[in-house]
Amino acid sequence: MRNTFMLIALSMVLLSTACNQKTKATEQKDEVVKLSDDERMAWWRDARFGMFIHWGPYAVPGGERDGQICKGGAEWIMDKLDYTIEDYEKDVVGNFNPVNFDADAWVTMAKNAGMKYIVLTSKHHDGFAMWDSKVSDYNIVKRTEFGRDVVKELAEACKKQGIVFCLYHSIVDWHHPEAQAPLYPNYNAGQADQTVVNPEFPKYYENYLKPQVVELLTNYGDLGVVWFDGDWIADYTTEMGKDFYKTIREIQPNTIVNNRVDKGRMGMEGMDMEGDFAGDFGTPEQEIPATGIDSDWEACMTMNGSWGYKPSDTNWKSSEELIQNLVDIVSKGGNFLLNIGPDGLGVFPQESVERLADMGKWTKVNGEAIYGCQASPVDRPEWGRYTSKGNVVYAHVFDWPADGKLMIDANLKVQKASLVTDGQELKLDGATIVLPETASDEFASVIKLELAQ
Ligand code: FHN
Repeated sequence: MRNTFMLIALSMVLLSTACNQKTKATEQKDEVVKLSDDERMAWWRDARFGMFIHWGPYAVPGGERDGQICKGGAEWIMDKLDYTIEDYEKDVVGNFNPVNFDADAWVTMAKNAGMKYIVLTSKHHDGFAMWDSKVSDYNIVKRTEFGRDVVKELAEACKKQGIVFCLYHSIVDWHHPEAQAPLYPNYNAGQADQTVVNPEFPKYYENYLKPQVVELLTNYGDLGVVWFDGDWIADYTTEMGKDFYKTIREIQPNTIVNNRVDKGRMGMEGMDMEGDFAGDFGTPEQEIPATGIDSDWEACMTMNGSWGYKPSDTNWKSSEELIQNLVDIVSKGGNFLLNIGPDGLGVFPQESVERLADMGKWTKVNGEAIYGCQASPVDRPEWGRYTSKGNVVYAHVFDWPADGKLMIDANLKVQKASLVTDGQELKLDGATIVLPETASDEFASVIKLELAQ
């Protein structure tokens, strides 16, 4: 127990160090506390649950143009429904006026859901900057009637509410002239032919992509994570990736960078292939690895099928599925980054709000079995999953046994079993736990197993 308290206390210190590093760096340049890799990753490993926010001008058409619905993610509408840059600027960016955007309300919703960090798209593949960039006026402050710096407002709201603020940033850019492959007509998004390389791209990297990220690292306080995407295009090289990683850590030594900063990622599975690649964690996308992985990783996932707002996509995952995904991921040693696609006015879809509320109710009661937890020490049981923390293993029961008997792994030497919901102690009979008649939670009932020392 004492160890658990010490661990929590150390995490709090590390989190506050992570939050304060920039302030210290600004005020006393030489005094940034450079954390070891384990210390730097500690808050993120403890957090386990974060909110992804895909938001930009593409939220206005919501995946639909002249009655045509774009396939896949609505944030790809520029590419999928063949907007010219001029048309996109006029019809999409020109109509982006999210007057109902309320950073505090967004952060409160994340916090109440039990999420510990937020990753906002500072720029997606459409190239539009969601902050007041000095590098280019293709941004929300200069190009919209709205005229507010969304990155700044969210960064401040996160700081106020104790949520770690992070940014997603796209390497792919369908708007910048030097980021287009001249031989590839449909922007550089698919780049099916990886031999077609754009000779102008290094200029875009040096004079645009990197300076914009430097701007974000310099003017918006501490970033918990810099989350890159678009690593797959042939124009972007491993040399650029390593240079980018180094540049970022020079400015904010304690920030965390995902593996899409380099070129090691193996597709949607998200982990790196063998080799020397920059990046601090793997990024499975829309999938959860079959078994635990003994390195840092975070699965990102949508609630329906689209990252950006897409009202025509009604294929929503249930709250039960999302809660069980969170448990499944933590039982395998990963983090869950769950996406929201706010609409063109800056409002979260009602379906997302409802699911966040359900997740909040669950994490409020069962959070001890998620935050600061590690992968299961034993094989996955048929009835659910295990997570672990120190001398405790948590049994997350998805399928409540009809006969009231829960068979646990014989390798677990359990001394005491109790329901997390109300602390009620449960009778142990060898490797069987005698359960009450009804499940203690409709989505996943958690039983705390205290092991013999
Ligand atoms: O193309 C993007 C997609 O729009 C979305 O941003 C996801 C989130 O991980 N990543 C990309 C594809 O890997």
